Amino acid sequence: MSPENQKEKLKRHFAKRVTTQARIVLDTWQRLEEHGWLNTEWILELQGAVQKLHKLAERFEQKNYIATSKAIHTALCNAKFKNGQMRPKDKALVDEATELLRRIVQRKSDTNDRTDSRVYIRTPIYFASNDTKAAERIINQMEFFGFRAEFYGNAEELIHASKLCKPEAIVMDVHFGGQTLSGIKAAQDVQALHDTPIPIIYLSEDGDIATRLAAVRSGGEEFFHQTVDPGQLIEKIEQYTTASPQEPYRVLVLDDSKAQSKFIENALVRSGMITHVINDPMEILIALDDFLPEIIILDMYMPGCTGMELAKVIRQQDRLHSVPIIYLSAEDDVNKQLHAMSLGGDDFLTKPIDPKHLSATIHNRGRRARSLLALMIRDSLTGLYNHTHSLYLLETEISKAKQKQTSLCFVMLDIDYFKRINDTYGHPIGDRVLKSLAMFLKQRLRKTDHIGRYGGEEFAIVLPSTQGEDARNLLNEIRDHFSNLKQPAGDIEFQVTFSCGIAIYSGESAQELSEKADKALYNSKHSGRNQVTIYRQS
Ligand code: GH3
Ligand code: MG
Repeated sequence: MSPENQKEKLKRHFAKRVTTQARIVLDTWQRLEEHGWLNTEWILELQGAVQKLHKLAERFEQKNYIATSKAIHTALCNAKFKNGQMRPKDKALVDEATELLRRIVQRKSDTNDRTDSRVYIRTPIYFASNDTKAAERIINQMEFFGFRAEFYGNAEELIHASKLCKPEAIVMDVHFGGQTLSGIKAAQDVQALHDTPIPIIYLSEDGDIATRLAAVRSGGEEFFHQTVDPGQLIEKIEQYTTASPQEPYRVLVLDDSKAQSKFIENALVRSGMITHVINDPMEILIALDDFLPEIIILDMYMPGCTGMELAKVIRQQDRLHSVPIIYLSAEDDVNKQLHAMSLGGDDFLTKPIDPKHLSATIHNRGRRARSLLALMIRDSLTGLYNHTHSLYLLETEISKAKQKQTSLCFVMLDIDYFKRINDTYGHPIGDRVLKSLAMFLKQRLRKTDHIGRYGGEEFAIVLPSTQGEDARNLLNEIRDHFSNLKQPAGDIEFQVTFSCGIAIYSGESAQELSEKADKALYNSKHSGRNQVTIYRQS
């Protein structure tokens, strides 16, 4: 490559880093928008992200980004708050500057790579290690899976960064900083900055009980002893990051008192949940369908009907069987409470309620409900939706597409020569490949797309609001990236490809659509594998 080309390539590479940071700013802003700008920690996080964007933009001489990040920074610094809310005129300035940033990012992704804008940006993972080279190798691998990892070489910088932007997880050398167990001390300092703990994954050359105990005591969730297999490490990170508050609980609140429901809503929103409030019990069915709550809070006594009657109505619908119902009432007669619980409720909170208690109860119920639901609808190896649930989601999306007149694609994907992988490297390595593809898909698709494991080494993807050509480009990009991924098997590495079939929805049933995708997949296999085919009527 000529020096000129080399320079061009480097420039493009760096431009991408600035754009990625700009997306992080937009994500953080969006999260605040959704929660009403009440969380000061997130506002600090936004400020940190904007400062970082400014620094990167200056370093890589991206004039548009320099000016815009400065505008957002100034607007944020000058903003004044009244009763916990940003003054409307200050908020308007922040929004205006952010909108400008969105337009720049949009323009860049239009000119670079359309599919790039679909990559789901997550909060960062911090990598604190004494071994820069090994860390970089793993960070590179993590980027393949859509994780944004940042390297830190000393405790001071790590703590400073954690203050500005709380990471989703930290991978930490037990002896980070060079002293015996100094990583554990750094982890404790970071944890002290935040109310909720950050999952820590320790790496250590020593596996003795004293080190392991010290790690567990400081909130260490995982412990990697000696050599670190990047695949295993990424799998663990994935586990901790999907269970994080990244996905806020969706809580439906029904209380006929506007003041009471507002109070509950504020308490829940402040602890990072998404709420939908109704004051009229007769609206419950519509709210259940539209909002799809994970938890329901019901007032016990309302005009027209009681919470217990409503709980029975809710429980009569199969799909709502496992959604926790929590009653809220001034009733402190334990017998009456028990009777209410026997009619389909899961918990009872007595008014006046302490916001902390409310939030803790909802968090506990939500976590448990999610893990129970996961057992029912997810495949245990990959964590993707199982066959039955994938078909259910396809049906749901078909009816939405029909109703809203939007486009929809259904994708079937099958690993090439998978039997050979099992035969050559063994079944456990085959399983690891399945998991890595599952993670890869999860990271690269939008949150609104549905990914399922259809059977052995076959996957299904539902892409709502997506045109055929866009689906093809997207899957081709994923196919290309995945085929370059190095799959470790002991001391050697190998590469894996997959074939894909896409069916574009045109009014048929879920069954017919999946048959079409299957035919297209068959064509891909027969035309030499490692390719994507769109179904066409022959
Ligand atoms: P093609 O390119 O035509 O798709 O060939 P293939 O070898 O991928 O397809 P084939 O249907 O011949 O073999 C699929 C293999 O996948 C056979 C089965 O043992 C293996 N398999 C199915 N489920 C699992 C699993 O959960 N784990 C592992 N390791 N292997 C599995
Ligand atoms: Mg196969």
